[in-house]
Parts: sequence; C-alpha cells; structure tokens
Amino acid sequence: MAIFSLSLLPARGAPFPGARHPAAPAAIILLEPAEGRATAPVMIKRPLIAVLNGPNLNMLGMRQPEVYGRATLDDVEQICIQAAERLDVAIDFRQTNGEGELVSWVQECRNRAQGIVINPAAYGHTSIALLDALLAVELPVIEVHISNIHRREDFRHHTYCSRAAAGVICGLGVRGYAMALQAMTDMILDENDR
Ligand code: DHK
Repeated sequence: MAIFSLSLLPARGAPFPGARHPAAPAAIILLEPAEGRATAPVMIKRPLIAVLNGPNLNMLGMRQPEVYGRATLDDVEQICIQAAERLDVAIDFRQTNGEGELVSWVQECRNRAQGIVINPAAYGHTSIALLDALLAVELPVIEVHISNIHRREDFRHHTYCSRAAAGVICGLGVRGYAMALQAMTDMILDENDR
C-alpha cells in the first residue's frame, strides 16, 4: 500500500488585473509517495469565488451608517477572507464605481472563477449590461445587498441582476457576504459531486 506525503503549494494563476489584493492563492496539493516512487502528483485546486462590489461601496462606514452600518469595505473584505479560509476556497475581492469595469470583471470570471458573489449596489437597479454579463458567464451568481432593499424606496425594489442570481441575500448587513460565500461554496461542491 502506498504511503503519501502531503505538501501545500501556492498556485500560480494571476489574480484579475485591478484586484485590491492578489487573490488568495488557490492551493495545489501534491500527493507523493513517501518512499519517493515516481507517481504523478494529484492536484486539488481550491475553487475561486469572485466577490465583486459596485458603486459607492468604497464609502461604506461613512456613508449613511444608519442604512449600511459602520463596517468599512476593508472590514467586509476581512469578513470574506475569514469566511474563505474557513470554507477552504479562494476569493478575489474587488470594488469599482464604474459600470463598464464591473461588466469587464464579470466577463473575466468566465473560465476562471467557479462562482460570483456580487453586490451590484445601484447598478443592480439600473444596468441591463451587468445582467447580460452575468448571464453570459454561465456561472452561479449570488446577489448581496447590505440593506433590505424591499423596505426602502420603490426604485430599489427591483434589481436586474436578480434574474441571473441563484439567490439574493439582503437586509442582513455585511454578514450577508459570509452567508453568500457559504452558500456559493455549497453550490460549487454540489455541482462538483455530480
Ligand atoms: C447598496 C447600494 O449602494 C444601493 O444603491 C442599493 C445596496 C442597496 C446595499 O444595500 O448593499 O440600493
């Protein structure tokens, strides 16, 4: 019976251009026989989940705290990093104020990420281009809103993105991001098990 040793290496794979930080490295696990017999390494990559944030979310913490709370975008990123470590997935966390940039980032997820968690912010309510990009990439999508958009102005009740989303989490504050990562990881694992 072969005895295996385990080594954990950072994966190469460049992060998206423009990422706030390099993506948490996907793990490559090399399984090699301890006795050193030549065997092809088994590579197990962590799934990559893109966490994309739309306009004005860079203002979190100072922006209408009675609506969005006191957590900053850095705090949200830390919540996501901790959730990703717990779930053993890699994330690429980003924010932009530009609609076109958000569309491009969604497009880049195709053949690169296994799922998208997105807080489209106001573009959720306005952008058919963003909806089309989310439909085009053929990836599972979870939409997050920090506030309960259904308790707010009428124009916030509808989001185009929801048509592309497997699920929507809203009104649970910034912890909604961790919940979305948990749900997305479950969905990816379910899909991989098929
Ligand atoms: C954030 C925004 O910036 C708003 O435009 C949306 C969303 C709600 C949120 O709750 O995270 O209407």
